[in-house]
Amino acid sequence: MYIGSTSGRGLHHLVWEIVDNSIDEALAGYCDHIQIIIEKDNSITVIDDGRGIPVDMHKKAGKPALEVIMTVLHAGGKFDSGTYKVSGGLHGVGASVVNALSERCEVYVHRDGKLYYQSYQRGIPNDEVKVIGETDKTGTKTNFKPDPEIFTETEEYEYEQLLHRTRELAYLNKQLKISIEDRREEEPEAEHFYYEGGIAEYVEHLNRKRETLHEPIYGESDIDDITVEFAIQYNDGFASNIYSFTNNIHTAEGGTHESGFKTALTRVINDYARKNHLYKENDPNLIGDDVREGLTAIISVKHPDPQFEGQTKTKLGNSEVRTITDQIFSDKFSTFLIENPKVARQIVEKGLMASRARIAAKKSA
Ligand code: 28F
Repeated sequence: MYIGSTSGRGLHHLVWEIVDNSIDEALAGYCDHIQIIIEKDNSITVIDDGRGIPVDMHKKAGKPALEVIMTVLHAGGKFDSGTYKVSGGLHGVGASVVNALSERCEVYVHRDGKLYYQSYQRGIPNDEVKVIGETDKTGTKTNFKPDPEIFTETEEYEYEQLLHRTRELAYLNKQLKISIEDRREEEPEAEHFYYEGGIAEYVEHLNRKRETLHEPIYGESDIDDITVEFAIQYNDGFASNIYSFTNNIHTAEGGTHESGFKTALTRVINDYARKNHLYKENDPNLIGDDVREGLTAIISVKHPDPQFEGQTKTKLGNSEVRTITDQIFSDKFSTFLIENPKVARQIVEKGLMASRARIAAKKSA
């Protein structure tokens, strides 16, 4: 778990550490609405309707699981219950760091018909976990105020920045409703994001100003606990926009998921074109740049133990992901081409135009 700086970036990162725990609960299938509230005092409230953080006594620690999750700084990695860090946060690992970096924090847990509560100052409990009421729902509500002695640069949250990431998380986690509300405004108005189609709607959003060749091609599959999701849509332009994510983190430097996808894209289009005699005999195969012209694509991988590499730790290194992504994408994409010969021809034609332009440019250079 890495908060990084104690600047504005670190301040905003605190929010995502807490939200990630709600996302984990959604990925586990128990939560379908997450609320993010910027309070008047620039503290943050996050609410989910998951199962609620467990409160049973943690045998080794001799304390309720809730207190352990909120106060014991984990080295990250595998948690004793065997749950892995998946969505970018481990159930509770980030929470203890956010708590330590907050001048105050309080957690309400709705679970087993009871409302549990504990509050903290700079990560230290003010009292033990208490039952403060009854409830007929389940879920967790956390409010934290970042410590101004640590976040000296700014205490102000930027709504636009939180809004952009909230929308992106809703695209990346289909059928999850995420709301955000800025109570520092005179008339606070919550914004709600919910995308039935997830990243298929994300590529349509990215192509909203363009003519497109077809409906988004979407696929999702999982192999060995690794989920690979993709959505692609060609437009009438020349730019290639490929965005890849690992556990909702934007892997800006790419990695094995992106390279597996790119290899499969080129191979499947060439195989289809050859098999359907769309190339003249001595036409050379299309290359990656040719088939990526006008392509908008999102690859989103969920991995239990991602290895991030590169300058900014945003390159996925897990080698097994390359073949898994290639396999899942090529299977679904080749089926799409066979079932949609008109669109397939358009995609091949577009690639042929790009390759002829490329070869001509090389000749005249
Ligand atoms: C507003 C922030 O932190 N939500 C969370 C859960 C639910 C479970 C959980 C969290 C215990 C030991 C991992 C409940 N029931 N929102 C949140 N919701 N953590 S954090 O469990 C932590 C586990 O290992 C949960 C059954 N299993 C898990």
